[in-house]
Amino acid sequence: MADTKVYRASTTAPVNIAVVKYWGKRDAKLNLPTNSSLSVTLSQADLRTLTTASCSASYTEDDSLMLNGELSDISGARAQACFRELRARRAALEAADSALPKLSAMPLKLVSENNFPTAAGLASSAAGFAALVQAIANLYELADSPAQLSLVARQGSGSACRSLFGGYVAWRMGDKADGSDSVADLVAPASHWPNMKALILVVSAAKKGVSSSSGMQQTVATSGLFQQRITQIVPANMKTMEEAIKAKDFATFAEVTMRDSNSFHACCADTYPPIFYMNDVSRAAIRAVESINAEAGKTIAAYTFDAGPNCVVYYLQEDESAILGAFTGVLTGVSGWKEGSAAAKSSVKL
Ligand code: 2P0
Repeated sequence: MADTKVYRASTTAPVNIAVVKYWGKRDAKLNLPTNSSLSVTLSQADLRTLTTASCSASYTEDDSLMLNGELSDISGARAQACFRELRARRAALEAADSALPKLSAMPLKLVSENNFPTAAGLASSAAGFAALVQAIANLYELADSPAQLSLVARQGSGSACRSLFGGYVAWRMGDKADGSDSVADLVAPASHWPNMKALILVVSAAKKGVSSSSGMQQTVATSGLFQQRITQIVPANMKTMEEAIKAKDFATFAEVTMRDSNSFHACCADTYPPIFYMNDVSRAAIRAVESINAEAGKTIAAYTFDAGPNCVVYYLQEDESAILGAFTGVLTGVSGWKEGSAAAKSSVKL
């Protein structure tokens, strides 16, 4: 009798926010970066993607993805590369054991939901591709480690390779042409530094003007500063950041985080024509962090900005009241800051 069973597996994946930023590809097809990067994983209680993958010989349509209730286009080369890689790994298992059901030949149905507004401009592609890859890997009962799956997720979206772990995660750029050494690894689990927290200041929920993929390639092609960033600044920041995380040295962690964000946005401004992701409210948030640190007489807060105006502030639990109080005081009255709105301010436990 034909196998009409529906096979199903679910998983969640977290959002990560880089403290040493990925910006630039040396191979756009394989999503190979021009530099290593390092991120902090946010708590799944606050921000995560939940994905269910199923497959069945009874499914009559092609592979499909429902994202937050809407059919999503998965015909692009990046999603297709993930499906192809995962199917090949499943097919290898099936070839070795003829008793296994032939899942690799069945259409896939993916249903994915974020527990945060996708429109909030937060990094959703990282959690999205990580959850997609992990859910299919679970469905196919692959024995691959998170590092091995990071090779697949990377091809969906570069930053996604850092969302297959919790805690502090490095993406090693590698130097092989086939990308087999461009892989993520765990620098430290979240439990290593449990009092680390993040505050997300949603400055704008609007979709960004220049996508990361095209923005970074414009930077690679036109920015002189960028050459210094990838050859000197990032290698030094990676080293110092890893040491700071291992030593739980917040002041150094914070300084490298802020300097690396500044360096990334300076390269964006040095792109021709220039790319501006931060706005006046973003800059007000930087000034607020500076005054918090000046008032404290030491560095207790670190800002960082991705390819958009929203600010993420890292701080330690013991400094929470100083941080939250100061932000309320400084940002009230700044045009664009939506005090009291749930989406505008959320404190995230890591
Ligand atoms: C990062 N960003 O390290 C940096 C900081 C944005 C600024 O990773 O083209 O969406 O899918 O590989 O991963 C955004 O880039 O780009 C990003 P693709 P991705 O988090």
